[in-house]
Formats: sequence, C-alpha cells, structure tokens
Amino acid sequence: MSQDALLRFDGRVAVLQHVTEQQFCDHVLPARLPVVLKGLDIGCAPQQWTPAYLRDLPSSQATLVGVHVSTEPSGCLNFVNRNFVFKTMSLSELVARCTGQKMEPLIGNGERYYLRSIGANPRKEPSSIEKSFPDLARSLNLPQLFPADSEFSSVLRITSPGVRLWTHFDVMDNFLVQIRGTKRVQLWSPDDEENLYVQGSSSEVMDVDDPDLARYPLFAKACRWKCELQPGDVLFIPALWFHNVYTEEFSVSANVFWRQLPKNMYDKKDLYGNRDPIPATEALKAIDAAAAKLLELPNYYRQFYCKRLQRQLGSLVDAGACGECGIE
Ligand SMILES: O=C(O)CCC(=O)C(=O)O
Repeated sequence: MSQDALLRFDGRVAVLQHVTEQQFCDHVLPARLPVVLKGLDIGCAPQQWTPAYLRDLPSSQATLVGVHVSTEPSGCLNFVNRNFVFKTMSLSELVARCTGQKMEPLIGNGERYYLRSIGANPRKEPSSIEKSFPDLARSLNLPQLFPADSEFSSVLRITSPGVRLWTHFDVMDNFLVQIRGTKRVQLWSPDDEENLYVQGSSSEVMDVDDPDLARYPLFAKACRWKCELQPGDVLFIPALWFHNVYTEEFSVSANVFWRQLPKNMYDKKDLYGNRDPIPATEALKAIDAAAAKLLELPNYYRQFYCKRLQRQLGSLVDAGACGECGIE
C-alpha cells in the first residue's frame, strides 16, 4: 500500500540552524512542535565514536548493559506484545554484535539489538550518561537549551541495523541527539491520540509504514510528521508527541529529557519519563469512579449526565487548534 495514500498531510519537521537558548525558549518551546536543530555544538562524539572506538575502549569491556534482543523478522520492537527479551552484555559485545561481528546467537537466528540505557541503580534513579558512561560523556555535549535544574535524565541508545522502535510518547520534553548513523523519525501530534490505538504510552500499530488498516482503521486519519536525522542533528520532541524511530544502519544516539511542569507533578517512581503526571493520573482515576457511579443509573439518565460531563471536560480544552493536523 502506498504510504502517501494514507496521509491527509505529509508534514516535514522544520529544520533550524544554530538556534540560541534565547531563541529556543522564546520561539521553539512555546510552539510545542518538533524541530530538527542543526549546527549545535554536541562535542566530538560524532567523529570519535566509531564502532571500533566504542568496542575497544577499555571501559566498554567493563561496562555491562541490559539490551533488548529480538528475532522479529520485521525488526519492529513491540512493547505491547513484548517480542524481545533482555540480555546483559558488555558495551563492547553489544557494539560487536550490532556491527555484524560473528558471535554465538543469544536467542536465535536473525537477532537484532537495541540498548536504551537505564540508571546505575535501575530501581532508584533514571539513566545518566555521565554516571554510567563517564568516558563517553567527556566527548559529548548534550544541548543545554533549558534550565539546568530541570534536567531529568540522559540516555544512551545503540541500535543494530533494521530496528524499528514502537510508537510511544513521553511526558517530558526531549532532545534526541544523533551521533552515528542516520535515523528516520515519524511523529504524531498529541491531537492524534484517538487515532493511534494507545495502550499506556505505546501504540498498538506496529509497522507504521505498512499498517494493518483493517484492524486499525482510524490510523489512516492520523497526520504524520517526518524527519531524517544525520550525525550532529538534534531533534526536539515535545512531551506527549508520539514518535516511531527506524534505524537502517548501526546507530548511536543520546537523549536528554527535562521537566517543564513543577517537579512535584511528576510521579516520583517514574524513571523513564513516561508515566502520566500526577494531576492527570488523579483525574483519570476520578473519571473511572464517575463512570462506575453513572453505571448505577438507568440508560436514559446516564446519557443525560454523560453528555453534561463531556461538555464540562470539553470546556477545559483551549479551542486554539486549527486545521486537520491541530497545528496552532
Ligand atoms: O532513537 C530512538 O531509538 C528512540 C528515541 C526515543 O524513543 C526517544 O527519544 O524518546
């Protein structure tokens, strides 16, 4: 099926050069749209982090990482059905496996690998590149275009060719910094939540380039935005924007996530930046309780009060969005 036939609007993510912190805060951040930032100083990592450098660094041999391993032929990692297992290996071994070095399979033929780093104390703290990979952190400048005290985590991502990461959203703003290889990113605005068959923070629609429209008909209505990231590029992914990432070749990226809500609105147990903010969690619980109460009424009354409730909730939403894609 032609992908373009599915789209009402084929959005290209805007590209901006040499953005300053002031410009980012005054113009980019308030627009709540994804943007590719070029020309930022991210350090010498794009030149230095060759596969051989990453594999042979003494600390890479000593550093253990938990890796998603999958034999799914399409390469689509699926969080809803979990078509991967976690295996622990050294960073050196991961790089060797991702770059095609012949090694004993861990779970079967056709393995693909995906690292999303976690905290040094994974039950207590979010990922920090500085803490877990200090040698690498020295040659990487993560963009600091936001207040330093709002930083939440920094994440290292290493991917073998042909991996697609499931569509999901995070509740924090995020820079995805491309270091080696290219990545194709597709994004959907929060306004498309109703078309994406979301469970938790992940979409059930796996192969977004060839979706099963008989099963997921509303997906055809969703407007996708696209960009391709080259080494040195930084993608700003605003909180709640859905994203799906495809890596054609060996890829290394890093993220920095930061808070824009007051700290106490985030779930303290959230180490990944993908749990609903506390006021939203409480509101969703209250809606569940309201639904249970309305079920006590006969249908005739229930319909009347459901409509009132819908109107009350609808009046909370700013009516500023325009057009099919909800762009302000
Ligand atoms: O680049 C990737 O592999 C995934 C990026 C991602 O999910 C994120 O930045 O939140």
